[in-house]
Amino acid sequence: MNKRKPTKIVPTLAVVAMAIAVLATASADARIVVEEQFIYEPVEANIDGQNGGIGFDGPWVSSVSHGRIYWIRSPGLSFSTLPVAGNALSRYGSAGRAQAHRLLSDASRVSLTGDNTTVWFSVLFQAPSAHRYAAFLFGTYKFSTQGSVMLGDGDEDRNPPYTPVDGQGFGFTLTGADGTSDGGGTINALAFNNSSAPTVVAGAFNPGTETSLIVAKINWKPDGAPDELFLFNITDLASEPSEAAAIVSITNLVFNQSAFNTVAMWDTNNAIFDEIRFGHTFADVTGVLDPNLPSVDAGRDVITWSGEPVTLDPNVVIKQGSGWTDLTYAWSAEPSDGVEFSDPDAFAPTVTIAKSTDNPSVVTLTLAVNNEGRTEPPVTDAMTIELYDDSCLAAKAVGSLELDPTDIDGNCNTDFKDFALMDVRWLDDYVLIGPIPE
Ligand SMILES: [Ca+2]
Ligand SMILES: [Ca+2]
Ligand SMILES: [Ca+2]
Repeated sequence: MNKRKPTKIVPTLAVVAMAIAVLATASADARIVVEEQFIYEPVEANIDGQNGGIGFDGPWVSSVSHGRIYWIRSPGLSFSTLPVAGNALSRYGSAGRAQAHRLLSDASRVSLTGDNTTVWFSVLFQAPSAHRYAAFLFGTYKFSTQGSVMLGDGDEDRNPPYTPVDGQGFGFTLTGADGTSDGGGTINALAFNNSSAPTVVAGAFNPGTETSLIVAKINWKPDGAPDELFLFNITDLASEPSEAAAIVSITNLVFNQSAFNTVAMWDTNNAIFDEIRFGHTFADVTGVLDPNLPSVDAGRDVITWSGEPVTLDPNVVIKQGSGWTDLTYAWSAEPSDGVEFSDPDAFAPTVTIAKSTDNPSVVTLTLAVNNEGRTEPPVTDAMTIELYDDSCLAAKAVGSLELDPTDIDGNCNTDFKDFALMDVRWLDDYVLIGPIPE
């Protein structure tokens, strides 16, 4: 049998196994439950169908009035050292009334609505026009397109006063307390309390046409006790505001917040919304790192093939003095069909994945790290496994391997089958034997 030249790299199974790791991609901040930075293009296109961000279930859906769409606005808003990216959401022109909304994932809804928990959201906001009405809501339903009340599908052409469809929600608006007046420009607290008519409480802060970081703190009280909404105009990212520093609050309404699954906006004009974040602490929604959190790296992305076990290789570093002593681990997969962990609660389990029909199929594995008994969301990081049908296809996908020209049938091995193929053509002569007209 012929000897191979030593410089050639033959893609045997062992070599493929050694070549499977590629650089891991950066993952989003794990402590944020919901994040929308509007990393969308093209600029000035309708927002409908855009489906990025974290913690949502489904894309943006908006309405059009007098040809005025909710669109992708560039540049995005920025404020101090708040992490920003991409563009923003606004509306072309000022005619009519329109709404935009997006549904939260069920996991986000559950994470953000527990009794006896505190949740926060933050929004970069700017109302560049003289007439300012816009509204932002975390609740059970989108806005009507005719006013800052929640109406069911098919009710969008009604004028005030509105026929109610029961809804609940907390948020803010520049609309006046009667729900229809030209807003005075202050950031007002907004609530829907099983009624169509909004509860609007006038606030003390008028942002004018400047960009503001509006932050809300919501205390979900035990069932039957009034829940609490506090709104803040944040000027210092480094210090969590006290409830007494709120620009406006609503603390006398009882909600069943468990159905809050919608982030909704409404406008007659062209206010700008950007960098929407929901989380469990002020630091989470303002991008200020909690120095106590461990660093979590799920490991490098991997290329492999169907059914081949992969031993995961995460890295978790505890900060000294942080009080994190009894770590818990939880691995999850998306999609999860065909994924088998040796132990999903182990630090570094082995995972075996039966590939789907996608080519390649990519499975995202997320490692969630928490401390025993800690109630805040875990610190998470994700890595991906890219799967091919077999080790040969995986070897070709790695791309760094020089495929051997003697592997005539391209199955990643040179053997007698290749020799047989060559033998069929042995001493064949392909030279021209005379001129050929073109
Ligand atoms: Ca942005
Ligand atoms: Ca409640
Ligand atoms: Ca071969």
